[in-house]
Amino acid sequence: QASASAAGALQGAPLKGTAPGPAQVGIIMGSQSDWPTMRHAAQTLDALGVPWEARIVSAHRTPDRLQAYAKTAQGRGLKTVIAGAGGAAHLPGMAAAWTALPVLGVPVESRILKGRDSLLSIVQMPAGVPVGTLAIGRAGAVNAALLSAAIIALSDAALAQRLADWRAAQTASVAAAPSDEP
Ligand code: RP5
Repeated sequence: QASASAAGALQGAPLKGTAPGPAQVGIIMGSQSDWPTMRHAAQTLDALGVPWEARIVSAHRTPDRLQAYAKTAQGRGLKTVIAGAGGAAHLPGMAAAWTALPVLGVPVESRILKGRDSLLSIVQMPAGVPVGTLAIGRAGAVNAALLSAAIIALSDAALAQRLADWRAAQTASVAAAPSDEP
């Protein structure tokens, strides 16, 4: 259990998606500046009808909030945590240290090093504390949402069907040939 002081650090209402019911995916990010990337995960979960919550949780600026969030995540009904951060991106790894839930890390593109720093900060976890690391930026955020849906769909047949439909629609949307139209 989180200590009383740590639990108290988890204040304020999270942002929520359009799907009804308690959040199944927790989307956390180190800064407001990560939201333009992480909102792609949220939008993908909305498209699949997966309820999510989003909070700003920084490993460096709000460490007590991180501890409280990760320690209470499973008990609050979350099934996965998507953690996005840029630069010295310790958020996914520290979240994984505090929860047994699957943690999916999204390296956010940083201004100076273009996200290579974020990627290397997230991907090289020591054996024993896994973080599923995705691609830098939007692709990583979308795929973290799809992986979360796939994990939850293992015990949710209706979601499995929605995920299959989503993939079929994606396949159908790919043109047979390139076009000169802009
Ligand atoms: C990280 O530092 C955040 O995840 C963000 O990607 C980066 C920069 O944060 P800001 O200075 O824009 O708040 O903690």
